[in-house]
Amino acid sequence: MSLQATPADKFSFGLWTVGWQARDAFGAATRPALDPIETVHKLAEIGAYGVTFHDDDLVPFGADAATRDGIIAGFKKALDETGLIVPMVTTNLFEHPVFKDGGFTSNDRSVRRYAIRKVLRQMDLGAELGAKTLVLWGGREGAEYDSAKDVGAALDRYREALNLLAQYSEDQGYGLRFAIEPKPNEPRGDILLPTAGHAIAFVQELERPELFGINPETGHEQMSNLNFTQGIAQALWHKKLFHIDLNGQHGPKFDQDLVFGHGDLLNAFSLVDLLENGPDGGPAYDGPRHFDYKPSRTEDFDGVWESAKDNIRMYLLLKERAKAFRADPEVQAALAESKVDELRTPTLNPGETYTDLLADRSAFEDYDADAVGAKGYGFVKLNQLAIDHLLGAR
Ligand code: GLT
Ligand code: MN
Ligand code: MN
Repeated sequence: MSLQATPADKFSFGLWTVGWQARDAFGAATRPALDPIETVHKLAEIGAYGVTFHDDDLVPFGADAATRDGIIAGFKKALDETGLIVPMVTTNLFEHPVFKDGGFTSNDRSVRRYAIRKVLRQMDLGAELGAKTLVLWGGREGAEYDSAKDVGAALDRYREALNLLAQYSEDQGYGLRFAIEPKPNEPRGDILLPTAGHAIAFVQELERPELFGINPETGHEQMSNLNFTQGIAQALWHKKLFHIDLNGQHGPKFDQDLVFGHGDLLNAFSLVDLLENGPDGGPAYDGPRHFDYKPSRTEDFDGVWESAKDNIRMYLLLKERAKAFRADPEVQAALAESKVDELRTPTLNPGETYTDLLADRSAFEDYDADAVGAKGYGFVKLNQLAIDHLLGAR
């Protein structure tokens, strides 16, 4: 088993992840700032193929044009030296006090205009660096008080902004795809588009829905007590999984951003199994495996780079375990016993109508519901086999 990542694995990290200085609501930073150029080199060393960033992660907010140009030139040089690519960029519409009531959906119209301009500028830079995806995490798009936000109007303004971004990308020939990142709360009391399902529904209301998908994050869905693997399966079904943020979370509480698999390990196993092996026996997703974690506040820089590597290690370990699970003849027999494949057979025969179904006595009049109802599915046995593989007991 090789736990050495290669570019083909498509592992990527945000500058804001390893670069998090561990400032939280209760305490000061525990680590100094990381230089983005050093980060690019370190990420290449640990086997990542890509680096992502918010505009302000690379160029400090408010920097003058000459400073900005110098920083971008240095960053490009580091990309050339390492071969790292920039698959995705995103925009910081949450940190500066001007965004305290949101960016695209602030009650203040001047803030909304400023937010759009900030994103357009980051799209220019992203396109220049070859990015294919723009992530939109609307952490400040929300409210604490129901009477303070007209949600319908906020969604109108959200749509207005996203339609404009898509138009700009098409007119400039950037060909970007847009991925909305849901989160239920934090930093706002309640955030708009709180789950993958809300975001997928919203996307259908845009002028160019085909350009918009989602960037679900493990921990964000689990903060709502949702099953991440099931959410990803539905996003894939809608063809809306444009990007993914992998990390770890222990159920509904503050956003922990732990190393991938360091939260709900069983769900991480089924997720990697889905991404790599299913549902048709091959990879279901071919985009970046992007780790959006935060090295814990207790760690020094050695701990930062160790924990970054642990994300990759967890993914590769789970990938190997999921392959072994799928290859095991006993698992295949248990899957058959559980009729997992039978769900793929349409309920009606080709061309069959409800008239035919009504005429089929075996489907109702002669159907032995008691006998079928008495038979078990063997799902627990199947789950135990999965856990045996996960624990290396098979
Ligand atoms: C922020 C957030 C993440 C988002 C990032 C993209 S920034 O750290 O917690 O989940 O993916 O804007
Ligand atoms: Mn998070
Ligand atoms: Mn994220």
